[in-house]
Amino acid sequence: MKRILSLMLAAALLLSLGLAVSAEEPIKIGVVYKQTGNPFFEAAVRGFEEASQELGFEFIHNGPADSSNEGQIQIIEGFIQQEVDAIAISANDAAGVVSVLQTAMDKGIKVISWDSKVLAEGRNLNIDPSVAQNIGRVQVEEIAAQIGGEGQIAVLSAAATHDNQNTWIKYMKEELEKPEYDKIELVTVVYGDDLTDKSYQEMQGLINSYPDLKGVISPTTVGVAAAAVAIKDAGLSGKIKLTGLGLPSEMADFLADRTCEGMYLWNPIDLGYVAAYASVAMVKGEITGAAGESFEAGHLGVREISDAGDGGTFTIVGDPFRFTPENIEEWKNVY
Ligand code: RAM
Repeated sequence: MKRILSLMLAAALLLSLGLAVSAEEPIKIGVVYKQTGNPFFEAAVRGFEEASQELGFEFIHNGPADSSNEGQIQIIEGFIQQEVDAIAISANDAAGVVSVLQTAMDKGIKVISWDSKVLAEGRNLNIDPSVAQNIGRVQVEEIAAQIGGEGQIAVLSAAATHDNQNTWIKYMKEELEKPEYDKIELVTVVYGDDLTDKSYQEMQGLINSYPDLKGVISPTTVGVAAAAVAIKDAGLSGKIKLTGLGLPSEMADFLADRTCEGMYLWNPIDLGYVAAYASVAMVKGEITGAAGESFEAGHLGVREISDAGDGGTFTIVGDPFRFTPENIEEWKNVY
């Protein structure tokens, strides 16, 4: 009996030690973004860093150099092997990563998409930067105002597989259906794949193919910066108007010289920060990602989770902010 008791005590001690060890092990998050070398994602990583200092989790981050789906799959496989507790991903292909992320979820890893979503069956929650419809609408309003409400416009997007780009373009097209835009013609949507050189060439192609082109919307930080250079190099600053979603740090000079008179973006640091808080809340079991739940996102306050209408759920970070030649100085060193 004595022996059995001491064995039980030893087992209880081991168990409590084990629990103590696992309770002290920090949460580990694997962050995946579309590509390396894109300052937008570097800023988002700063948001994860900020949150990790407040919450004490560990994170590793990576993206493929070539913005490929295959590259993201390999990174996710590596994160699964490293036994991360959550994967937070901006996807190059919403459908392309579903299978590998389902493998991750089967192993108990929580999956949060942010910036560019994963299909509902491959995620627990999506973090959108802002209400997608507004992101589409404000860019149409901006270009319409810049071109005086009439003429040909084009869209220079990132990749055709990027869910965020496609959603925003869908809402731009819906906005353009309104009678006040009757005199504006969207002539084409071209794709620069979020590669600077390709985006520059696509902008040159637009200039050559559409001599009457009045304006361009580029809803990608890589695309809008490359488009600004191409417009300026062609001596067309002010003649072809430009707007889109740009990083103040990359676009400040083009706002100052009025190649771009106004553009939008949200705070990418906040986007990473909210994604980090959501990931930790999910790993801790405070939320499951179901509609109706909410979580505390540090200094940004409470975020409500809603039905995304695609079979999954989402929450948003904030509103798109308008950058102009007048306010760009305040922002160019922030992100
Ligand atoms: C690029 C990427 C990213 C997008 C921003 C606005 O950096 O395409 O996904 O959200 O632009």
